[in-house]
Formats: sequence, C-alpha cells, structure tokens
Amino acid sequence: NGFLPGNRFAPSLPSLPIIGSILSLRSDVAPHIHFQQLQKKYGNLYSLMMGSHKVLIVNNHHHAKEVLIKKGKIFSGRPRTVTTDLLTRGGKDIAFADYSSTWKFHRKMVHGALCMFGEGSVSIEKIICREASSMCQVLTNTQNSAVDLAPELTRAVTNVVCALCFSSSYKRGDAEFESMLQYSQGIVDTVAKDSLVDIFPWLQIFPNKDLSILRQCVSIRDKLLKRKYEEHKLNYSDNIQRDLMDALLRAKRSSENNNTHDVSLTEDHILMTVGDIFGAGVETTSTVLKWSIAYLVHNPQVQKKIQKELDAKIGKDRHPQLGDRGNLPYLEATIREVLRIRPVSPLLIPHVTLQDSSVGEYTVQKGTRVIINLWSIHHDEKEWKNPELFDPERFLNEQGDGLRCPSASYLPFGAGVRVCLGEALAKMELFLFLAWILQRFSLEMPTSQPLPDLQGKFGVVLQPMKFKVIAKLRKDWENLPQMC
Ligand code: HEM
Ligand code: PLO
Repeated sequence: NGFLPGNRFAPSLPSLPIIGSILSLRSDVAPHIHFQQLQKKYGNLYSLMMGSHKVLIVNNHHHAKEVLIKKGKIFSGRPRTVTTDLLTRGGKDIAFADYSSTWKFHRKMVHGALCMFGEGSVSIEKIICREASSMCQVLTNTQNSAVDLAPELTRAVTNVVCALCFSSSYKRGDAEFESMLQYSQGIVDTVAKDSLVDIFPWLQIFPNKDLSILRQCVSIRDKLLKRKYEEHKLNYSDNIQRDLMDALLRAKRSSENNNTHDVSLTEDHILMTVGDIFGAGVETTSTVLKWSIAYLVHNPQVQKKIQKELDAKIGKDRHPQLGDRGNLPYLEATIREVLRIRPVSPLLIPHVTLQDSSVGEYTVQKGTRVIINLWSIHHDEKEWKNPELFDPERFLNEQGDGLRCPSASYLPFGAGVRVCLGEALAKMELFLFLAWILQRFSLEMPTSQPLPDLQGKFGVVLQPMKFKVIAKLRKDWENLPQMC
C-alpha cells in the first residue's frame, strides 16, 4: 500500500495548539507564492498545521506524481470545509466530493456524457465555432475602441458549456447571463481559499462578510440550476438524450427502477454535479483566454508569429477548425505556455490521504491534507530556464515546426484519479477561440494605458485583473464579408 516502515516526518513549520501554524502563514503575497518561498527554509516537501489539520505541501513534480499517479487512489480524498460544503450541499458534486462510490459513479457518468460530444465529434466543434463567429461579430462592431473583452469571452465559453449541460445559450445582455456572471464571481471570491472559516469552522458563528456573500450567491445559483432541472424533467424522454442534464436524469430513473444499484442519485446530486461542470466550464476556460490576451498584448512578437502561422496554414478563405490543431504548433505552444506560467488552479484542489502512506522518504498519516503547489512545479528553476519569462518557443522543437515537452514538471490539469474532467473540452475551446480571434484581429493596448497586470488575483482560480484592449481588424479583413 505504499506505506514505508519508520517514522520520518517531513520538516514542519512551527505550530501552536489550536491555532496551528497560522503565525508562519501570515504573508503579503498569495499562498502559492508564499508556499514557494517557504521551500528555501524547509525544502520542497514540508508540513504545517491548519488549525487542527495536518497539511503536507508538495512543491516538486516527482513528489506530485507520486501523490497523484503512483499512489493516486490513496491520496484521492477531499477535505470537507465550511465553504465547499455550502457550495456543494456537503460534497454532493464531483470536484469537492470525498472519495466514495457515488463520486466514482458521477465521474464516470459525466465523463461518458462529455465523450458523447468529445474529441473528433462534429457537434462540439460546431457549437464552439458558432460561438467564435458570434464573438468575432461583436468584436467587429466594437473595433478600434478600448474594451474589456472579458464579458464577450465569458459569454462565448458559457454558451458552449450551456449547450453541453442544458441545450441552451445566452444572447448579449441576457438578464440571466448577467446574474450568472455576478453570482459566479461572488463564489470565486469567497469559496475554498483556505480562509479562516475553513481552518477554524467554529468561526461560522460570528458574522462574516465573505460567508454571507457566498450564501447569497449560492442561493441565486441554486435557483437557476433548479429551474433548468425542472424544465428538463418536464420535457424528458427516455429515447432522446439532449445534454448532460438528460444523461443525469436518465441515470437517476434507472437507479430508481433498479433496486440492485447501490449508488443513490438524489436531486441534490444532479444539481450539484451539473453546477460543477457549468461552474468549471465557465470560470476556467474564460480565465485562460483572459490570461492569453494579457500575455499577447505584452508580447506583440508572439501575436505576430501566431498570425503568420495562421495566414500560412489557413489563409483568409476559411475559418479555423479542429483539424488544424496539428498544423499550428506555434499557437499550441503559446497555449501550453499560458497554462504553465499562470496555472488556473495554482494549488489544485486539496487532496486527503485515505490510509497511512508515504511521499518520498517521509511518512504521511491517514487524514493528512495534501496541497500540490502547481505554481512551484511550473516555476521550478531546475526545470524551466527563466521561469517568469513568457516564451512559447520552449515548447517547440529545434526546427520550430513541431511540439516538444521540455520538462516533466508540467501538470496544468493535474493527473491520475482526480485529473481534470474537462481537459479535452478546454483544449478544443482554447485552440478554436484564439485561432478565430487572431486570424481576424490584432490585439493592441490603448495608448496611455498601462499594460495588463500579470500578477493575478488568488482564489479558487487565479484570475487576471480587469483590463481593456483594442481589437483591430487586420489588413485584408476590413473589406471582406464576415464568414458567419
Ligand atoms: C479538476 C484544471 C477546465 C471540470 C481540475 C483540477 C485542475 C483542473 C488542476 C484539479 C485536479 C486535482 O485536484 O488533482 C483545469 C484547467 C482547465 C479546466 C487548467 C482549463 C484550461 C475544466 C472544464 C471542466 C472541468 C472546462 C468541465 C467541463 C473539472 C472537474 C474537476 C476538475 C469536474 C474535478 C475532478 C475531481 O475532483 O474528480 N481541473 N480545468 N475543468 N476539472 Fe478542470
Ligand atoms: C467557479 C464558480 C462557480 O459559480 C462554481 C464553481 C464550480 C466548480 C469549480 C469552479 C467554481 C472553480 C474551478 C474549479 C471547479 C471545479 C474544478 C475546477 C475548482 C467554484 C478546478 C480548476 O479545479
């Protein structure tokens, strides 16, 4: 079972009874950067106490792979925390649910439903291209003025995941979409950031601004999910499966008709699982698109190279399609570099050790929380030359016509038992949206505005700060009819 005899524990930060290591955790920098800095003093594998919970911090890819892959099952639990319990009704979703047969069943189901639209399938490509086209149309109408692209990028990404989950989509300015943007930002700002209530659950009894924002946002989200659920129940038919919601309804019915099934699928489970996919689908991909644009305006030479590649391989007579992926290595390399330099989920989601085990030479006891610091792994100086430099070429071979993996210290989607469920979908979206935008537009900074901030705001996803850019139609595109 991977348990090594002996009792060598990883170096530990100082800790006091009840409050744990909180005094050593106070810092002006975000947790992923603080955990990276603590390596200087404690090495790349060390532990600390969050209140009464022992936490192991993993900053190195060898140890990360031991946890995620080699001993994946042993480390596949999730902690229960006040904020994630509020979001998921006590872990009735996938991402924040502890290891259990219900979690395994949900994961398999959703995986199956996503594969239905999966790689190579025409329908998902069509949906993404429809949204890309509509986004390009909006950019054409606002061109030459400085705009925050985030709402349009988010609408495009939301509509893809809306099509998958609910067979629906939002028009510009739709009130439900605007309310979704608001509640979702409220949730990102307040959930699962190892805030004090998650470390000391008893603090819930005191008034807490973040917790009340979270409660309010979750209640708005739950009403939306419940509405979609009821609509689907009304129009449900055993013969047609339109989307993920139908797939989950069908599984619920068959588990009810078949008493031998030992996995119970309640209404709560369906709502929370769709909520996960919808939330992950919106917040992750839109965040990566925003980071991509921030880095492209910082690095106009990269933007030009992508456009040169697009002009040579696709030209102006047709739009980009998934089949072009193998032919556009520079664009692919740029996407990989964005996912390296600004990982969406810099600390993944905490894992929990389900039985006594070990990592490297150290013993890890059952119940220990394990935080994989993807930030350290993606910025490891032994693995990446000049890690803070944005350089897509590190992912290209010497001829520059093919991709390579310069280091094994790269895990943007995690790995193993808890690997991201949306990796294939996210990669299709990133490729198509960026290819469509850069084929037609050049992204520039408005004069007299500072370049976007690249530090990011830490939370359950690492988001860039708001910024405005000008999307200018490229030469030769001004007079062409839009191919929509
Ligand atoms: C989990 C990354 C997009 C659904 C994760 C994890 C990471 C990740 C790092 C945590 C792995 C762990 O805890 O060990 C990303 C990135 C994305 C992305 C970088 C975009 C570029 C998506 C999308 C979906 C999705 C589009 C949904 C369609 C999920 C789910 C989990 C997850 C459900 C939880 C899996 C589990 O706990 O069993 N993702 N993700 N992700 N992701 Fe993604
Ligand atoms: C984003 C805000 C939504 O309103 C709710 C939600 C659900 C699933 C979460 C997602 C949020 C953030 C990103 C997460 C995703 C599950 C997997 C994904 C944590 C909180 C990642 C990157 O791990």
